[in-house]
Amino acid sequence: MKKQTAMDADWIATARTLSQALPYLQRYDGAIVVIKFGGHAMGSDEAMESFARDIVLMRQVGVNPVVVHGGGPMINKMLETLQIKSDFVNGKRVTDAATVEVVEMVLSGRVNKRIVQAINGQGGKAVGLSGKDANLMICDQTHPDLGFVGTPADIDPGVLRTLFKDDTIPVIAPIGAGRNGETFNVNGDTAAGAIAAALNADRLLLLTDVPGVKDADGDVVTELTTQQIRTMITDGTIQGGMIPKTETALDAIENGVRAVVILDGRAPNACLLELFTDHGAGSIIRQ
Ligand code: X2W
Repeated sequence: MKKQTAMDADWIATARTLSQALPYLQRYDGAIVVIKFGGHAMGSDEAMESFARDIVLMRQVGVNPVVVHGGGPMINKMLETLQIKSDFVNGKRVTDAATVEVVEMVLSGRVNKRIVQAINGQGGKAVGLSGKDANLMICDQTHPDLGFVGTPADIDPGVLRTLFKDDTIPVIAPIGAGRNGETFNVNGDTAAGAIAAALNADRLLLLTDVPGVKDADGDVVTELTTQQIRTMITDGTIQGGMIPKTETALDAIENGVRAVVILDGRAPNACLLELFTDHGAGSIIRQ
């Protein structure tokens, strides 16, 4: 025999939450959602597990999630161990021949497989790729001063569509192939934006370690147009690390992504809150 308890109220609330999610589940059925999972957002094992669970849930309810990851802090650590000095110029790592080898090993190896394993551990089916696989992301050199840093030039998303049909979640390391056999290091946000644009994605979620785009008073703005973002960059309201993120958002929207959301990936169930509730999360940017 089992008696009713005060906990029952929690379960009733859970059922209500699920019921309220119905219109969102219907809206996102079959949608393509690209999620950039940055190195700072994947800090702890718990954060990784919670992220993986959200991704598997998305797939379960009919979304086609595509994960594009970073791993800057993990690259820094390995370069330090190997005593290779590393500098950033405008948010991009100056990447010489020795550095690009380490970047590829860390991103395509350890970081990529950790995410793949975490998703599979939650009952999903993930496959790890880099931009080199199936010609997914061909790059040109960004600038000679940056060495092997690439700008995505030619994206072939065919392999991703094949994976969607097989109920498989692609997990992509931001490494690009050059046209002459080079390996290019691509900023994770840039790679995610380019892949989202090539897929005409319904959403690009940029998971970071800040709650969103802030106005002059320091308050997070939940909805913004591309024009408002441009003004905030020009008048200096948007600064520092938020500049490349918002520029990625503008580029992605100009090239066919319906909306971009900048949100705190460390917040519990950040992706679900954004996609499946009235509340949303972070800052959503639209045309
Ligand atoms: C980045 C790639 C990793 C990345 C780097 O070398 O750190 C360039 O700077 P997060 O964690 O998203 O910052 N590439 C060219 O973007 O990682």
